[in-house]
Amino acid sequence: RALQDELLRAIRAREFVLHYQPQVCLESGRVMGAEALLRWNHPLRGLLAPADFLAVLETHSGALTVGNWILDEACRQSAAWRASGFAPITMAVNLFAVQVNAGNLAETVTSTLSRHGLLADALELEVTETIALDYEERTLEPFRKLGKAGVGLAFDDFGTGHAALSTIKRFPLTVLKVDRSFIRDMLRDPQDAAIVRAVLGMAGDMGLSVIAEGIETRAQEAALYAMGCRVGQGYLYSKALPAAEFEQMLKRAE
Ligand code: G
Ligand code: G
Ligand code: MN
Ligand code: NA
Repeated sequence: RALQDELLRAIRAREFVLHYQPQVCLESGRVMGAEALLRWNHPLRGLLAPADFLAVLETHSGALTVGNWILDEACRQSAAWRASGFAPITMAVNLFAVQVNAGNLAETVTSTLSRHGLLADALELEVTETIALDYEERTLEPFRKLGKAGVGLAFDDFGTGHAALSTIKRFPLTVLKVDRSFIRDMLRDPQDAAIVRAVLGMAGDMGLSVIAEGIETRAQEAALYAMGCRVGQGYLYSKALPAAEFEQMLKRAE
């Protein structure tokens, strides 16, 4: 109850902010994309990461409001960077289950893109296996529409949930994001390395791209590159940054 009231207040007081983690080309080091990650700028408790509030937020009726705000803010920022002349990068936005179940996801996404003058391929939506598990045919419809329009769809934390491999077939996916738990140990655990290799092989055969999450060392980067992985995310490149710092990073890379 207390946290619920706090959330409503925070939404009204606009205390949520987005940080952006770069998605990097393993070959050139160029920034190809940014994943928008939610932070709560709490007046008393300071900057909170999702671990501190996401579980409650997700079950809260305000999650739809926050989710739609995240989508809007990430698109606004993406358009602003494009308008400043930076090379276009993909904006990746995580979805809450309520946004998927709301019934008007395709319309919400389409109108958000056009409000900010963005083409569909500027955006990549991320869904978790847990969200995907609950999907019925009815809820696949918005993703089919958005996929046809050219919006990217990434399977987040891939390999850690309970989704059957057949789920991959049912979704109009464009990207598999290999969960960071596999990357963390892939250099010392042959089973993790085998899983990463298998995901890359399957993705390649299915025409999907792969983003490796949680890359922390050059050795991991080199091993992933040797296996055919081309895009990665992780502390080796950068943690999620406030927009102004992300922009500085883009400037330095020019
Ligand atoms: O930023 P951090 O790595 O702490 O995020 C932890 C998890 O919280 C992410 O893996 C992601 O699943 C979730 N998360 C972070 N930001 C958002 C967001 O904007 N929307 C949704 N739906 N989930 C988010
Ligand atoms: O969407 P997702 O839940 O995967 O969000 C990414 C999360 O992973 C964020 O909470 C971020 O803080 C975390 N993260 C990003 N890069 C790294 C990394 O290189 N190492 C570790 N341990 N965590 C990371
Ligand atoms: Mn994600
Ligand atoms: Na993830």
